[in-house]
Amino acid sequence: TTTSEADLAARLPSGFRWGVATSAYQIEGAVDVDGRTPSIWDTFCRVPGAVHAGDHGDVACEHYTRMPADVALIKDLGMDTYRFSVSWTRVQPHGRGGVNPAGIAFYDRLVDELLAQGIDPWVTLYHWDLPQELEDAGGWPVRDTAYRFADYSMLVFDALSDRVDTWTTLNEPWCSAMLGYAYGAHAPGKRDYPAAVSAVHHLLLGHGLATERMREAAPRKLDIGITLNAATAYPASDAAPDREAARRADGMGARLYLDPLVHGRYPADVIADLASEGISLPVEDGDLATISTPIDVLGINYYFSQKFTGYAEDGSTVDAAGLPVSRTVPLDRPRTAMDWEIVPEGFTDLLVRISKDYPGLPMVITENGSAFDDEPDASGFVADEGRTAYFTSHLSAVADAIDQGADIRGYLAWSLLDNFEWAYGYEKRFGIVRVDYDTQKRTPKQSALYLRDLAQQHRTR
Ligand code: GBH
Repeated sequence: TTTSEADLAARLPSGFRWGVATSAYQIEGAVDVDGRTPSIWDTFCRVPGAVHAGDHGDVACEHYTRMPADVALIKDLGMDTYRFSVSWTRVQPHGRGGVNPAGIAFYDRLVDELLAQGIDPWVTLYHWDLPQELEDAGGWPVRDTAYRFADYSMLVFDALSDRVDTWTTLNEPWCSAMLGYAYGAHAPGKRDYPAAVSAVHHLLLGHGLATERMREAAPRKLDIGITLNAATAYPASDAAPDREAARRADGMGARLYLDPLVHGRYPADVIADLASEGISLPVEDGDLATISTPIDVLGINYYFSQKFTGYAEDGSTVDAAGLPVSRTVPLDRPRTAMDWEIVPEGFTDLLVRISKDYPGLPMVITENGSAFDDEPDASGFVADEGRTAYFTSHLSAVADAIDQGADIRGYLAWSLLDNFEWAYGYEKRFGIVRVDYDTQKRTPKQSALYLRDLAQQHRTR
């Protein structure tokens, strides 16, 4: 792997996009202005013990009022793309009905500001903030939510598609379904595995319905897609139980989404695993054709990979409930502040594997980044060596994947700003720009200057 900036820049193809990503609830604040109503995250943050230190997004980075300066910052960092998400309850406060003019106006201004600065806007329609009123009506486990999502998507699309070329329906449906409805770690905090599996199908259906309708209404050629979180699931050994554990992890984490999206069918092995637990996906006629409506770009969010074993500590291969054991074991790598191991080759392996199993689908890295707890100096500057090294090793991993035939069109760093890191609150900092939450002062970190230089080297190579 190469590490010098010039070498790395030279390995990435021409036209490669450079950018940064954020999401609405993590940065905007201003949760009760201009007609916005609560999303499931506003509610979840009030559940005692749900979020670190009782943190919430009421203020966050005050991006709602500081937006023009934040766009200027993106420009200063030499980024050509900004991926942001739209808050559903700003645009459609009750999760149904017509558009809220005061709510959509913010995104209208944001898009204009980006275009004025020569930055390409990339809209994510859903980054986890379901209207609370729709959760009260059953949330993603019920089919109607898919139709509500498609209707909401068209409100945003009708307002912005004259100026926005690139669209992502959902950010990481695995997180919405599993962290939200099975593991209780994210809003709405449910622990109901069958309901979570229903949520998977309805999220994918919502993606498909929205994609069909946006495609139909598109005023010109647009890039429409979805963003998945994925990783490489390595077996701890060649032993059958370890390989089986890795297969199951990959099935639930990646193929359950990629197969219906690209091939129009759910993976038979995953269906069988679920059936053995008495769980099924609520598929109706025509759903898979809708879900597999062609997309133009697949967004990949990568953070780390894991190794899986099918053996419990005592050596048994089934748990108390009679289900096969599947647990992670350390790869013995350095870790970030999230306690996530740093595994860049898992990124290469993932991208090469997707390009082989799902050919013909251009990919963009829609998120990649890391949290470290470096302290700022007196001026607010953070010399974030760990994050900078993470970017280098992971961009090298992307270049390795491209060398091996993967079609990767760009790289968006997570995240522009330190922000509300979901259940971890403000404690974990993923920003390439430091945010002082007392003063809201933004200070680019060393990693931001590194990415700026790298993008510049790449443009002029
Ligand atoms: C992204 O999610 C989000 O899109 C973004 O909003 C967030 O701020 C960013 O990451 C940083 O967290 O240990 O069982 O959860 C990434 C979520 C975390 C999902 C790692 C997969 C591994 C399996 N990913 N997780 S588990």
